[in-house]
Amino acid sequence: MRGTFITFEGPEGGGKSTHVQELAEQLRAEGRTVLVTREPGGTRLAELIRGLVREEVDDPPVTRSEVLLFLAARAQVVSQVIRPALQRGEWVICDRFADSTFAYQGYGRGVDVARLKDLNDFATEGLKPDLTILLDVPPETSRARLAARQAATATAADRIEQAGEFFHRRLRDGFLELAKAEPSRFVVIDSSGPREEVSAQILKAVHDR
Ligand code: T5A
Repeated sequence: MRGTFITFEGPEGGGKSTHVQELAEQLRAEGRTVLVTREPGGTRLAELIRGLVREEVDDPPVTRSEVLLFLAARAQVVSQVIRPALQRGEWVICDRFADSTFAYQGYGRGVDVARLKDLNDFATEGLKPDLTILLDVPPETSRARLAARQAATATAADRIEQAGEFFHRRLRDGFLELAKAEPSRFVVIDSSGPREEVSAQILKAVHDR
């Protein structure tokens, strides 16, 4: 594959969506062709799954179903959007990818991470990011940002955002552990600072790699 695949990961409110857009604009300004997508989502079916997994309902998916729903969404976006763009030689930036499954369903919900990696390989046919930017924020910052956004947009927390503090601490530790295990793929950036500073660090990390 000729393109470059970059993923953004981290706890909620870390600024992934904000910085995905900023990096895409910066790379486009350098003359590169950039495709931005997100997970779960990016195709019609995957966006439907996104609605299902985030919805607050009386009968939420059991953990195994939750895993399979995220993987089904991933299989769709990989085969219909990400691989074709990489084959065309484009840059692909994805807001969350497989590491979210390992952190949320693995470290967060307690599913065996090695098993999740096998299942993920099936869904992605082994596709791995060239670079993963982990935007790390402490749970307090994450909560404060989400609360401010919810107040500003009159929206409520989704089903996964409502999981307790212990869950969010475990998944943040999980992300950091994943990064430590693969230092050549991950760059960890403290995202609690001012937006412009975080953005500059991300662009530098991309250029350095
Ligand atoms: N999930 C996903 C799984 O459980 N398993 C999986 O396999 C996958 C793929 C997805 C949910 O699904 C779960 C994880 C999630 O719970 P989502 O909406 O994509 O749902 O959730 P998030 O990715 O967490 O999206 P958020 O919008 O909540 O967080 P972001 O994208 O990290 O943050 P962003 O950019 O929207 O910023 C949040 C707020 O902070 C401000 C922004 O303006 C915004 O208001 N902000 C800053 N404020 C101050 N300083 C900065 N440096 C700032 N950067 C951003």
